[in-house]
Amino acid sequence: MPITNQTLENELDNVANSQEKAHIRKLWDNADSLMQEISVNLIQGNNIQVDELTKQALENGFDANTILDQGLIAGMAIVGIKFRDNLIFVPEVLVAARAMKAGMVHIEPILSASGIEPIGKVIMGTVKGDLHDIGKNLCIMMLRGAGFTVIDLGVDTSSEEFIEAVEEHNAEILGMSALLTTTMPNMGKTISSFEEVEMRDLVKIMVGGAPLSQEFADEMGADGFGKDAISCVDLAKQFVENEN
Ligand code: B12
Repeated sequence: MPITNQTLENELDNVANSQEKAHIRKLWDNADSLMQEISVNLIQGNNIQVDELTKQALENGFDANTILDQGLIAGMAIVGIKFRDNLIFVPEVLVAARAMKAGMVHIEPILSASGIEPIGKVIMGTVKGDLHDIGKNLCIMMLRGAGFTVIDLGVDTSSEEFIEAVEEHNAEILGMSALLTTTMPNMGKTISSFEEVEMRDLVKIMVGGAPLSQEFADEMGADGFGKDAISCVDLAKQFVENEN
């Protein structure tokens, strides 16, 4: 099914990179018009509409993951590209992020409600100096949905806070998120801090965030890198399976 929403076609016209354009087009090509409408409203920062449309989509029987991928994340991808290309600025991104959160309020309980015995404990946080939390929160939702207990340290988290939380909760996994090239090195610093207090062997460390790569994760000595929330869950599962 082609994209039926003209506003989205216009948004795609603004995407200069042909690979990015093809990727997002593919998400919307297969999407119901309601998912497309969620994306449009997210891009425009209409939090009340995103709230209502997400609720409506769930009532209409759409799967929470479909709404997340084809509605909310696809819309956020356009916001990210426009921000990078200086077509919009921080205030617009904040308004779009608020709209994303308005939709996520309805998705989160569904993704988190697995009702199964906890399979492991994960500490998650965005590193020192970094305030981006949308991706981290998505990972947390998916981890909880997969049966993990997650302790969320929020944003701007210091090495000391990560260490204290692992110790206090006796967690076997630590996940760190960074979205800025300037804050990425704080992941490596945290790993070194774990070594300094002789706790590195007690915890598996996974890292993620848009600017990261497997190579960077290997260099800093992380146990795993996840490119999205699904690989975050896969990594966490691998860690607990290898432990048992
Ligand atoms: C939203 C946003 C903001 C919002 C954040 C709101 C919030 N509550 O998070 C606001 C407006 C506050 C903001 C501020 C800034 N931002 Co900003 N922001 C973005 C934007 C548009 C989207 C990020 C996002 O939410 N993506 C959607 C989520 C779903 O994706 P994600 O975060 O990558 O997460 C996924 C994966 O990476 C992975 N993952 C994430 N964490 C983890 C952790 C683990 C353990 C694992 C396994 C996986 C994993 O799974 C997630 C789900 O699939 C990006 C552009 C982009 N496309 O990335 C810029 C971007 C990250 N920001 C950028 C910049 C420069 C800034 C500012 C410095 C701007 C300024 N001049 O003030 C400030 C910095 C503030 C600070 N100290 O942190 C740059 C960074 C450039 C760079 N190379 O470092 C980017 C790339 C934009 C750009 N192209 O220029 N930003």
